[in-house]
Amino acid sequence: MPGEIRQSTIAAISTPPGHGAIGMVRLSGPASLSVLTKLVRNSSSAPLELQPNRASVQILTNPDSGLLIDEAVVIWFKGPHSFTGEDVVEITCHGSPVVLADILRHSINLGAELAEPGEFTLRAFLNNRLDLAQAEAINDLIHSQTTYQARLAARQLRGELSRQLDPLKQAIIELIVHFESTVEFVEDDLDPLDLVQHSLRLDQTIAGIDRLVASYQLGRTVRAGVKMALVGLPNVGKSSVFNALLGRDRAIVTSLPGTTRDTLDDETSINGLPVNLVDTAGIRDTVDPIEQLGVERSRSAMTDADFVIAVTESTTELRDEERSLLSDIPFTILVINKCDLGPVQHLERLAALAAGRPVITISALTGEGIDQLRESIHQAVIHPGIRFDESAIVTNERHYQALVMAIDQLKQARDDLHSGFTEEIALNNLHHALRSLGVVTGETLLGDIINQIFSTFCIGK
Ligand SMILES: Nc1nc2c(ncn2[C@@H]2O[C@H](COP(=O)(O)OP(=O)(O)O)[C@@H](O)[C@H]2O)c(=O)[nH]1
Ligand SMILES: [Mg+2]
Repeated sequence: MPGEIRQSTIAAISTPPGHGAIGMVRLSGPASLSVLTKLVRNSSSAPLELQPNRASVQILTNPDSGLLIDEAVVIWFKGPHSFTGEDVVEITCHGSPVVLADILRHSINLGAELAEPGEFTLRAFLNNRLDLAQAEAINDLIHSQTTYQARLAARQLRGELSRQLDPLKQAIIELIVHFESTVEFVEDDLDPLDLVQHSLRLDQTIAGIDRLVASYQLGRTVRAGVKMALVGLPNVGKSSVFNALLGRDRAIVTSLPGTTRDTLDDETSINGLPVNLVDTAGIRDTVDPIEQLGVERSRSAMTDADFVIAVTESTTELRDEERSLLSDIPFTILVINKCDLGPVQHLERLAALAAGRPVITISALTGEGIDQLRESIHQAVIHPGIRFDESAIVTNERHYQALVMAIDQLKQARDDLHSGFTEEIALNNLHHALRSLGVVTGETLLGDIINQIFSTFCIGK
C-alpha cells in the first residue's frame, strides 16, 4: 500500500524473465536473513555466519526435502545501510527461470511475501534512502532506450534535480521566515526597501524555476524522441543517407530515380537521442501515378516531422527544381551527398540557400562526414537556442506540472505584495509554492519550515 511500509519481508525475482547467465532473487525486510539461513544447506551444525556486505558462495537446498537447488552467491546488506534501508538479501544464482521460481517459492513458504511492483524502491523512499524524483529516475534509467536518456536519468538518480531545487526552496523558506516574523511581531513592519528586496528575490526564484520548466521541451524530446525526415530530389542519395544513419541496409538503393515509392521509417539512436528517421520518395513532377502518391506522402512526412534534413548532391548542376525545392521546404540541416565523386560544384549557392543553417558535406557511400552529420543532428535537437545544463533538464511530466504551479504561486505572491496586500496573503501563496516544489521530491516540508522559523527566533521569545 503506497505511503505505508509493510512490516513484512518482501521477495521478488529482480532479473528479467527468461534464461540468462545469472538471475537474482531479492528480499527486503526483517526476516530476510532468517529466510536465507533456512535456504542455505549447512553441512556443519554451526549456524550460518554471514558478514554484512560480503559476497559468499552458498549451497541452496529445499528446506523441506534437503534436495539441492543451486549454488549461489549471496549478499546480506544489513539495514539501515541498504538500498531500502531494511535488511536486504540478494541471492544470485544461475539464470534459470525454474531455479529462480523455486527460490522465490521457498522464500514465500519461509514467511516472505511477494513484493508489489516497485515496492523495494517505495520502501527506499519511505525510509528516506532517496527522494521521489530519484525513485522515478530509477524507473527512467531502467526503461531508457538511448545512452542520452540513460545519462539524464542517472544524473537525476544521483539527486541532481533535487540539488537544483534546494537553493530555490531555501529562497522561498527565507521569505516565509521573514514574513512569518513580521506577521508575528507587528513592530517589525515590512518597510518599502524590504519590499524591493523581496520582489527581487521572488523574481530570481521564479527565473530559476522557469529555467527548469523551459528545459522540459528538451526533456520530453529526450524521452519521446524526434521524427526526422530526409527530403530531396530523386537520386541524390536520400535512401543511402537513411541506411548510413541507421547503420544497416533498410531502404532499397538503386541508380534509378524514383526507386523509393513510399515513405519508410525506422527507429535509431543518434548520439544517444531516440530518432524516428523517415526516408521519402524524391520530390519531382511526375506522370507516374504511383510516384505521384509517393511525392504526396513525402510532403506530408515533411509536415509531420519535427526536423527535416534536405539532401542534395555535390557534383550535378544546381537545377532550378532543386533551388525552388530548397527554398520551399523548411529544412534544419542541408546535406550535400556524394562528396566522394569530387569537390562540391556550387557550395556558395547552396550555402546561400541554407541561410545560416548547417551545411554538411558527406558521402553515404564511403561514410565520410556521417559522424559530423550525427553531431549536427544532435546539436539541432538539443540546443535550439538555449543551452541547458544536463543536470537541470526536467524529463518528467509530473515534475513539470509541479514546477509550473510553483511559478504561478510565486507570481501570485509577488503580485500580492505589490498590490499592498498584507504579508499574510503573500505568505499563503509562498507556502503553496514551497509545497509545489516539495511535490517534485515528494517530501513533507511542514516540519522543515517550522524548525527554520524557530531557529530565527531569539531565545526566550
Ligand atoms: N558515389 C556515390 N554514390 C552514391 C552516394 N549515395 C548514393 N549514391 C548512389 O546514388 C544512387 C541513388 O541513391 P539512392 O540512395 O537510391 O537515392 P534516393 O533516390 O535519393 O533515395 C544510387 O546509385 C547510389 O548508389 C554517395 O555518397 N556516393
Ligand atoms: Mg530513395
